[in-house]
Amino acid sequence: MKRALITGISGQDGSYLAELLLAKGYDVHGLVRRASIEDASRQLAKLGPLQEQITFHPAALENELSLYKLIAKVKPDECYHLAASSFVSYSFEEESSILTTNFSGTHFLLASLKEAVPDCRFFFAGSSEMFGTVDAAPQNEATPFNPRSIYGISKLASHHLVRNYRNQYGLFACTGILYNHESPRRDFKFVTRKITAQAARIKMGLDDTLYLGNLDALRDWGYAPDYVQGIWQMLQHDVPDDYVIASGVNHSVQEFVNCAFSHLGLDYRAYVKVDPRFYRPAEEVPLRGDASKIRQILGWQPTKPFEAIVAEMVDHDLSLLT
Ligand code: G4F
Repeated sequence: MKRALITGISGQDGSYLAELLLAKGYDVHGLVRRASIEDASRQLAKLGPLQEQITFHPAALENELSLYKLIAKVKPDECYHLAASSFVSYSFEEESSILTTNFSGTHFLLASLKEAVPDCRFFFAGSSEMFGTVDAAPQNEATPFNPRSIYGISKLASHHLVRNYRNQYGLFACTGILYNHESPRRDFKFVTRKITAQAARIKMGLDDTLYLGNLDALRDWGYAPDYVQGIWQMLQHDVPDDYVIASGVNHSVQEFVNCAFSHLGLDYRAYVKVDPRFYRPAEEVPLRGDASKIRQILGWQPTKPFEAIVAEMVDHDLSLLT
């Protein structure tokens, strides 16, 4: 039986990955903050009844010694590093903590694996934000990186670490360059879930306005369970490598809003207001991924189109209210 350690197991991707690995017969371990174990009914809610089948370990990504001890104790065959401070909008005060959690956390994990379990296969959740301000779309594994946020910088620096540990120390370490991926388990601060949750509230007569930032912003939105499948496939391949995972299609925030409200029989124009607090400038060239490499080499393919993802999220949020 293979043993997997997942950081960020309580999040959207972590919960889908735990589900996938348990279904494949893995012994699944999750690194979580102590507060998550103490407040399990809320903080581990995305895992539902699967919680019973998972071994949780309280540890902080910022603490190298506790990570080393955990790795040496669990001795995983595969380690999926999904945990991160993942909200791109940040304030100056948060820069140090984002860098520490995202970059040092990745470093401590890699260093611990190299010392304690060098044969463990390692996945790192990179981001399209590593490309940042780009000259051309779509982007692929050969596109130059030019991050524009501290989040993107922390992910890119970690990606270089992953490559360094692969090339210098022979670790089976891979980065998935993940574009936006959504589902009913997405956190409410991200625009898609903010839209579907509020659209459901408006439909139920519980609210009448949705405040958003830039409606013209374009994103490449895919389906989280599909991306988790790709993540798993990366660690099953013969050789470690880095892959873009993306839908390859851009939609605007306005298109997402329209799709969500239309699904509920509502005209979004009656409810949506732009609030400068949520505004981020649009990119001149949008982030749109070219996933040809993972499609060709690993046979990965997305299963759910944009409209179906939006519909699933809206239906889920409506069901929470009814
Ligand atoms: O949903 P978002 O906050 O996601 P963002 O910034 O693209 O980041 C997500 O995807 C990245 C790439 O995969 C990940 F690395 C990252 O961890 C995260 O998962 O914003 C999406 C777009 C932006 O262009 C933003 O300007 O929506 C626009 N937007 C417009 N109004 C808004 C809002 N975003 C948020 N969060 N809230 C708004 O009211």
